Amino acid sequence: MSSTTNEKIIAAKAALKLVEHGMVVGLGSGSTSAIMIELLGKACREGLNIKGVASSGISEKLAIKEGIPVISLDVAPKIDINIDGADEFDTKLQLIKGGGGALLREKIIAHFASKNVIIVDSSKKVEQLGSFPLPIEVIPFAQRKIMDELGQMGLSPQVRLHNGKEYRTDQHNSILDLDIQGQTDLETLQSSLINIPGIVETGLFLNTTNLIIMGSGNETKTFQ
Ligand code: ABF
Repeated sequence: MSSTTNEKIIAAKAALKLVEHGMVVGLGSGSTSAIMIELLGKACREGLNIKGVASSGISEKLAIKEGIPVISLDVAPKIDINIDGADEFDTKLQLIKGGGGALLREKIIAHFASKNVIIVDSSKKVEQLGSFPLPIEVIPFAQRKIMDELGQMGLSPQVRLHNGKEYRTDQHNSILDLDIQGQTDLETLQSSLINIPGIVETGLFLNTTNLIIMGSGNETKTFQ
C-alpha cells in the first residue's frame, strides 16, 4: 500500500470516531471519501445506525453497496456531520475541491451540515491555495462566453475532458479548471466568479470547514 493511501486510511479512521449512533452523515466524494464510506459501511454492518446523504452518484452507489441507508438531502431533517476530502487545504481551513467534479453537491451538503470534517493525506497541505487548478461548474449554454470572460481576467480556463469528450457533472454541467496561482484575495475571487451568470459554483471552500484531519506518516495531525 502506498504511503498516501495509508495516510488517507488513518485520517478516515480518525473521522469515524466522530460518527455517533443516529447521525445523518454527509458522504463526500473522491478516493479518501470512498475509504470513509467503506469504513462507515463496515460500522453499519456491525450495528451502527446512521443515514447518509451522498454528494455524488458514485458515492451514493458505493454507500448503497456498503449497506449504508442513503437518503436525499430533501428528506434529511439535518446533517449532523459531513466528512469529505479536498484537493488542497491551507492552515486557515480554506480548501480547493472539485478535482473529482462533485463540487456543487459537496458545497451544498457542506452548507447545510452542522459540522464539516475534511480528511486528507499530507500531500494536500499547501502554504497558499492555487497549485491545484480551481474547478468551477458552469452551464454549458454559457460556457464559451464565460471562458472568454475568465480569459480576460487572466484565469486561463481549461474545459475539463473525460475520455476525449467534455466532462459532465451529475447535474449535466461542464467543469472549467482555472489557474488561480498568485491570487491572494480568495473572497473577492469567489464573489467575482459567482457573480458571472452561468457559473453555478466554484471549488473554493473558504468558510465551511470546522476540522481538517490529515494523515501524516502513521499519525494524524488536526487543524481547526
Ligand atoms: C472530493 O474528492 C473533492 O472535492 C476533491 O476534488 C477530491 C479529493 O479526492 P481524493 O480524496 O481522491 O484525493 O473530496
